[in-house]
Amino acid sequence: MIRDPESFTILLDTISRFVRDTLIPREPEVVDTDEIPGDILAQMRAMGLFGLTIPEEYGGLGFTTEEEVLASMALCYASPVFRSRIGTNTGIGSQGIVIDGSPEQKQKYLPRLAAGEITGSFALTEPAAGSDAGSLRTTARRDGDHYILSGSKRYITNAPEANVFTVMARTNLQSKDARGVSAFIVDRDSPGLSVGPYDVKMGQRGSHTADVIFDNVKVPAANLIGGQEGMGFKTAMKVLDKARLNIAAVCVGVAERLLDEALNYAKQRQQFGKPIAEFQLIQAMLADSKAEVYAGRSMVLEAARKKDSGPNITLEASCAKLFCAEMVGRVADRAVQIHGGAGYMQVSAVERLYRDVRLFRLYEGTSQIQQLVIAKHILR
Ligand code: COS
Repeated sequence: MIRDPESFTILLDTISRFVRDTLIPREPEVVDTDEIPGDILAQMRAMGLFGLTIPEEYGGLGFTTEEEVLASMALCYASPVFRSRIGTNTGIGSQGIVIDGSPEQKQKYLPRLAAGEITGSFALTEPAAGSDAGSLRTTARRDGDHYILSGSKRYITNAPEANVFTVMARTNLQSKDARGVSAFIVDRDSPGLSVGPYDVKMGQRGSHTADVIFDNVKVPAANLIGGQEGMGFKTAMKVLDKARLNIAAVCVGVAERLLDEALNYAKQRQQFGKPIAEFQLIQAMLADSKAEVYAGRSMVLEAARKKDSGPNITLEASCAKLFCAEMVGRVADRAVQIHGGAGYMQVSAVERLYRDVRLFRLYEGTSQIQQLVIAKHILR
């Protein structure tokens, strides 16, 4: 649902201009420094990008799901690491509070997350709990009006930047599955909480992940999300439903960029006396990519509109995440193929994006996890 088409079109145009005039030209700098420059972060704050999905009453733009996916597609025409920097505030690092938080928790954290004054992060994955998220081992032991958290989290996006974490931890120490898990809001400056060095990754330079270690971290009981133990896994899954659809939108945005890079190259690169775009074998690759990008875009928009009309979209979010993450991998591969040797060189955008998009088949649920979720729903 688009609430006010006229002002939304203006906003999308503003994002697209920002992408073309500011973000794309600065991509090499982000790769060289492994950081998003401070002036770009300031512009993203000023544009309200950190608060796109946070309700208006807490200072965000209160985007509907359709508005959110359209904004993500537009933003991810630039390197996906720019979106990743705001993505934990608009997605997994805030939505646990938005969906299941108490009014006090919302009031305390959401306005600053929306303004980009603080960065949120989502700590679910552990060294021994990836796809089997319900088996996590971080514990939260009740001690008076506090909980004591112990354990460690792995590959946590924006952990080095984070001021506040949504942490899934086991409150029922007898249980070994999802039912014993609760979700907590944990401030970065809590004594005993430390963040490891940046992980060295295949791609996505400029977006950071790291371990987060909890060594007897004291967290007020008031920071239990939902106010009830044992609900944390469900909160995490609800957050991931929304996040998976958004990652599908991210994949569409990057795929549109990759297709344009391939089209532009094919039109200007001459071989055998003419632009390679005139050869049918090149045209076939371009056409397959166009059809797949269009399919992904249609799928994401359809699922987003369904979500805005009320029903649960666990199934549709997994379908979109599965299709779009695999789709952008194929589009990236063809873009490199069309560029030939030039696409294998580190100076080319397609080489970098090829590595960046490999992540989408892995995080926020691997393609195989999406297949399991889809199969479970259709076999019910
Ligand atoms: N929304 C709300 N509740 C949900 C849900 C959803 N999308 N998915 C599951 N639940 C609920 C179930 O209904 C169940 O509740 P009951 O115990 O009341 O029946 C509970 O959560 C446990 O669900 P389930 O039995 O399906 O859990 P499993 O341990 O089998 O795990 C998978 C299911 C594998 C799908 C889940 O662990 C998963 O998504 N893993 C991937 C994790 C991931 O994406 N990690 C990426 C890192 S986070 S960026």
